[in-house]
Amino acid sequence: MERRYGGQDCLLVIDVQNDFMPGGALAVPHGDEVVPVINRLAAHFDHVVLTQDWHPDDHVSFSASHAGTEPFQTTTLHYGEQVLWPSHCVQGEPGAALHAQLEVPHARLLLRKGHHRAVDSYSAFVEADRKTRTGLAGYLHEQGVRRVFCVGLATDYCVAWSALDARAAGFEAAVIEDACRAIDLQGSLQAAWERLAAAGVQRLQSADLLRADLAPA
Ligand code: VGL
Ligand code: ZN
Repeated sequence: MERRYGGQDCLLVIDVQNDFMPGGALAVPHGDEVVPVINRLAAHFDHVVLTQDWHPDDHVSFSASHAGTEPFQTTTLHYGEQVLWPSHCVQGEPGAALHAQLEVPHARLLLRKGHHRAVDSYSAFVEADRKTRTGLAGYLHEQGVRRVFCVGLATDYCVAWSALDARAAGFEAAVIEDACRAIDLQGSLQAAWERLAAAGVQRLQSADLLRADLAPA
């Protein structure tokens, strides 16, 4: 029997963009494997929101913006620790485009994040300064959403931070593990799962979502 997730539920599809795919500027291993899983899930949700990592070309999170640094090293910025990434998801570039096979025509909102030059934003809700809000919590609350199901890339960065901030904003939250793939820098994936569990974020598989007991009454 087909399950439908209605008005109180939102599927939050995070950063399914070319630069995070194999061969991309910040490739997530097996990142492309999430696309068919997300397409299948999205067909069961009335309310789908997409995010797009969307940086200016001189963004503070890029190693290229800091002389003498290498990608994947950590530095301290005015708001705290920041991993320096290869330049990725530059506004308007092909690498920033959503994966061509992502098929969610009924998505209602496309939220762009990381557009402030001096602040990164892994989370779809609050930027890395932990102060600047994107407006997504207000939007979802106003729409009557109560549960946020997070999928996409990368499990241990943008997906995890978004799920944690969804909880902090008062939503029930879940990460759908097989609809995500991780970067996994120095134990970051294990650390993310521990933080998610401690915050009360559910860890689910896509098959779980098609079971009756998770569907809305
Ligand atoms: C991401 C690193 C830098 C992500 C975005 O989507 O997880 N990771 N920018
Ligand atoms: Zn980024």
